[in-house]
Amino acid sequence: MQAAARAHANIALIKYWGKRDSALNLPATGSISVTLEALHSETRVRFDPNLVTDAIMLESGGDAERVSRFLDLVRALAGMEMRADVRSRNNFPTGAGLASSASGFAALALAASRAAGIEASPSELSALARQGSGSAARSLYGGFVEMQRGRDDRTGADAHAVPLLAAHEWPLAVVVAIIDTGTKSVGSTDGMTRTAATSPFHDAWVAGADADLAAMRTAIRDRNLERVGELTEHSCLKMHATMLGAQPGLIYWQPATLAAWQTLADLRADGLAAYGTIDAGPQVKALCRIADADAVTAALAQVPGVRDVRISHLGPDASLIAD
Ligand code: 2P0
Repeated sequence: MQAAARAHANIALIKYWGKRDSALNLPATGSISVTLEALHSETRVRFDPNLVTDAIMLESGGDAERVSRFLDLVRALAGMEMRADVRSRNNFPTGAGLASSASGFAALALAASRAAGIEASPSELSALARQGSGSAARSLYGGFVEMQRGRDDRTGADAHAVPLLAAHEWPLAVVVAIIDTGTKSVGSTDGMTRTAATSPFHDAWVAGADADLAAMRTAIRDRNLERVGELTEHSCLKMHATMLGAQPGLIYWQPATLAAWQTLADLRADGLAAYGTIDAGPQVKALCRIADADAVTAALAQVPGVRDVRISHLGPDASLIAD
């Protein structure tokens, strides 16, 4: 009745921003991400017949109520009522646009389902993780990963991730410029709801997704970093434009965010291939070749307002660990 798992954060290259169903947490579009070796969550789950409520200890912060609701899904699947003791920690800041809900719910899905004795395929685990957080579905896999939008609105069973390339099949680096680690003022779920309800750009965002996904699949298959980078920056800027059009507008950027973005453009002008992306927070993540990661780090560290810079290689699948 006990298991522990580690899952790595992921950064979307083609972004997810919008749901078509909030009860099953079904995304309005697919998405494509890379999994990061350097950022992970470790989660231990123990179901205990003596507990009357879930005992949830999120050492790096987070929403215990949301974890308890996720455990309800696991209990329903397992046909049991037992409460659980959960302990989880991240090796990076939580709730700051560094994809902590992705690694957190992926690790929780794997550990809780194993502890509950559920036999689940990787696709079933990914679909389960999606119900905790949409981006978590992608963190079950390492390397390059595609989240499928799915067609089954009744069960959501086909809204799960699939691996595109393992990390070793195209080793790249992601350099993360940390600008502010404070928790964001509008969480992703609320931000998506507001954007879909009020942004006049939302429909265009959804309509363009399939073409962006197809182009990105091709660029990844061809190991074409320049094309992957162009598509990554396009999806990021288009997502933020969609958010800016919400009422009230959602601005996750800070001045240093734009300065870091410009620094990447300057590096490219000097012949170094580094491409940025920004999530629901001020941090800038740059995709580049491993051989260029130190130069990208040095350039980003010079940007006023950048507090820390971390290099990550692409990471592995989520896995069970010793508890
Ligand atoms: C992504 N983000 O594709 C996008 C880009 C942030 C910006 O997925 O409501 O925490 O839990 O399904 O997965 C963050 O949203 O949202 C996210 P929920 P989630 O990575």
